[in-house]
Amino acid sequence: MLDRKADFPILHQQVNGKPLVYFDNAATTQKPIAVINAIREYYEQYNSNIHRGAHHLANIATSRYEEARSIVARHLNASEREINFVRGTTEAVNLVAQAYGRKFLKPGDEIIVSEMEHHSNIVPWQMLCSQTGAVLRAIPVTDTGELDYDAYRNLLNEKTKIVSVAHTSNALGTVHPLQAIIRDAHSAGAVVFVDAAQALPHTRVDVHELDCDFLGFSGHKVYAATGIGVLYGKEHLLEAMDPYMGGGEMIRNVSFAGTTYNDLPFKFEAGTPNIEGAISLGAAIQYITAIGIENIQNHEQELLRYATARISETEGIKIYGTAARKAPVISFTVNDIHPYDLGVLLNEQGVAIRTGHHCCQPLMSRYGLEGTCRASFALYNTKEEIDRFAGALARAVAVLA
Ligand code: 7TS
Repeated sequence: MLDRKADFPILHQQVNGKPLVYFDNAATTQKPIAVINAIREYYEQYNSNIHRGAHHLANIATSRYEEARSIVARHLNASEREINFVRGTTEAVNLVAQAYGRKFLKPGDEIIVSEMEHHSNIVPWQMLCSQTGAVLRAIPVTDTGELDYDAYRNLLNEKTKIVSVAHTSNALGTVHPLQAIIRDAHSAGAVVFVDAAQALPHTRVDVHELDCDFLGFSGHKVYAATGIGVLYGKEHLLEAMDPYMGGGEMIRNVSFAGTTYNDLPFKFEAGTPNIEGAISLGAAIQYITAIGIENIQNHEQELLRYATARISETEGIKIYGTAARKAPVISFTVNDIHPYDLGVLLNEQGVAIRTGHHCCQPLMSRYGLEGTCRASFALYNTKEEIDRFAGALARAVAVLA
């Protein structure tokens, strides 16, 4: 088992008189000292705007920002020109919907998502549909929390232009059979966007192996700062797209007779970017690479097995999402106790979980639920914390039953 809690200063505190147990990692992860120091060094040693200054600090900031892009590119097995820094997964989806979808979709074209998507992988496509006259279709979800693959195959047809699915569900933890999804989408002539927000913290993601056309993720879910994320796109697709936002940095030449745009990846990075965020993301990826993503995965899978077994002892518990391939996420309800009430009583005992619809209202409707309790684990969590969580859960249930 990994033992990395010492790297995360925030975890060493008491909440309501009890040691903090942080199991809300699918919402956001805590930051290791290596990442905090990278941000601190940026402001203490070389804060400057990038790409435009001829001076010492600007040169260091530019090279550290571009170094972060290289680190991300290597991590995803992409080229640097294919890595666009954005605010997060949400912006990555919106960018593709607007800069690709608005240019290439016509009335009657179809976009496929799944019933299990986060709202950020549904709403931008609905907006695109109302702008273009395209139609949104949703892959249904089975009782075990998997995609109904036959239904997906039946949805695919010559009108399908975009398929956009998560690598891993934030609400249930299900890991989808992406290679097959992508292969079948390509056979139908569609491009595929992969929402990898819940994948990057837990597993290796190789865009070449997947052969996805676009992929987005958020830095803050993978131990980096908030407000930074990545859109990967195949170079020929990014080249064919129009810019998403206009402004500084994304231009080659501006005149009132006409403006020409900068090369990739700057074409999609209008304005001063989140420089320290990108640098923090580089540091975060170096941090997880040094530990080894396979070691992280083994540790988290052991936590998932242990936690599933421990909380299954709770009378009246129902776990949603029982697929064989799962990220370390457990969504559950206990009898008809309101998830929020359980969340409050767990918080009183120092345990942080998430309650509610997890920005997946269509999925909740599918199960006839308003929400669930969700415990999600990260590389720094321990079995001892799971024991405390299981004890706290039993006490909360005893009070509310
Ligand atoms: N896609 C998935 C699969 C997510 O889990 C999230 C955030 C997003 C997209 C949006 O990411 P953002 O960084 O742009 O906001 N998921 C959650 C969650 O499960 N609880 O809080 C945020």
